[in-house]
Amino acid sequence: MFKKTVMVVFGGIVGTAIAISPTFATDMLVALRSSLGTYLTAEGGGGGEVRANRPEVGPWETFKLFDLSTGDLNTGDRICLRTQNGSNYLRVDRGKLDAEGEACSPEAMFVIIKVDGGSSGTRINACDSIALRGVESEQYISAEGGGGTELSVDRYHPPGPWETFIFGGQPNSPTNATSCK
Ligand SMILES: [Ca+2]
Repeated sequence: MFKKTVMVVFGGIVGTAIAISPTFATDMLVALRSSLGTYLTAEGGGGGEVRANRPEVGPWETFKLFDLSTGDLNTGDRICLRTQNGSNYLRVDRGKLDAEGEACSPEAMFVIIKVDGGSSGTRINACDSIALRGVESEQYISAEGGGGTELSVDRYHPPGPWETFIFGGQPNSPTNATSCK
């Protein structure tokens, strides 16, 4: 019992130390940039199609990320992404990504993975390369052609360029994504 208590205290100290460096809070606004340099957009702010064809980040290209796993945002965590209208979520529907989800339900849950980013539990920071795998389908979001058009969720293979997105944004500063290399 004593040993367990010590571990908890140690964990708290580590958490405090990590919090000093720039990171995401629990509620974070994010943008996702495709390998072609275009951003994901939920047309109309949600409730319809999702495309990867915008050159800049505005409200429709901004998503509120819900970290369903405790603590920092780490590779392997489950997340949901809510659109600008506040009521729709990105979701998988018959192999496509749309913004018609009405809740953070299984078809709208994704596992966020840091590409080339180490083992489970590695923290994800702004400008990291990430991939998103559907919790239900176990397939990756893919920007067809690397960006510029629609998004599929029908690949099982490890993330390649089409499945890799630059993860940008900090609380209340989604346009931070544009400053990523
Ligand atoms: Ca987490």
